Amino acid sequence: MYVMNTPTTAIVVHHLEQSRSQRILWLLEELDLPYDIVLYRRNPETMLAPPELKKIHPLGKSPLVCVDGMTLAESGAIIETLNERYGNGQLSPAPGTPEALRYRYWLHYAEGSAMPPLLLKLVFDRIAKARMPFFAKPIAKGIVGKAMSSFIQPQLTTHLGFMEGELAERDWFAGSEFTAADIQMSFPLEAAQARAGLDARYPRLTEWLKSIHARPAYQRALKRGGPSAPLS
Ligand SMILES: N[C@@H](CCC(=O)N[C@@H](CS)C(=O)NCC(=O)O)C(=O)O
Repeated sequence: MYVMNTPTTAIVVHHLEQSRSQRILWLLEELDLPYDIVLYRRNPETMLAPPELKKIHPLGKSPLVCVDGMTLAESGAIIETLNERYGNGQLSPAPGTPEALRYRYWLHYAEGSAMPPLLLKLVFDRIAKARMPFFAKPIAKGIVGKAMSSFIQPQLTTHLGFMEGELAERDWFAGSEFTAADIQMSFPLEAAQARAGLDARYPRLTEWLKSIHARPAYQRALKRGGPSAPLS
């Protein structure tokens, strides 16, 4: 764990390198709110978070945000809370509109539906590459191959096709305006681009990724949080 600066502001982000907490830095930059970062490095072998994070929250997962005496966990909930309480809801659509429904849907979909097959792909890819006795290799390869072809890959293809179709209807996930739902959706889509087949076959998703990466607040968050290539 590295304290990047002495906490001076009300909002402190417990930020694990190359993780979902990059989204929180990006949100805070979009809202132009002051914040401090406590940076945690991953274990280079397991890629897990260091045990210090468990002192902040029992699950020891990032992102975690401490503000006004509260500890906030779960990226979608953190994004909603920060946007509502400290950003006057400026990155969410007006309540009661179709955009607001879509906004809530994508905020939940990102972690609830898009991430599980991506996480499975990451885990099975790691199993395929893991060191093991030579006689176990073909068995492991068979299991990984079966899981990939019968479940994981078809799921990923279905989700990518679904998201591509949604962005064919509108510029941003909730509607014609950029919202915090786009921030929440960035992690699964960057993960899909890095390791799950999001490529030129999905032109709208590729264009959307280009647009978010060009946002000045996204760039500022990168500078403060470090490289963001998404890991689990
Ligand atoms: N659904 C949670 C997932 C949190 C999570 O799994 N975070 C990852 C970082 S991307 C983590 O802390 N991984 C390290 C570990 O599990 O030790 C959220 O969106 O906040």
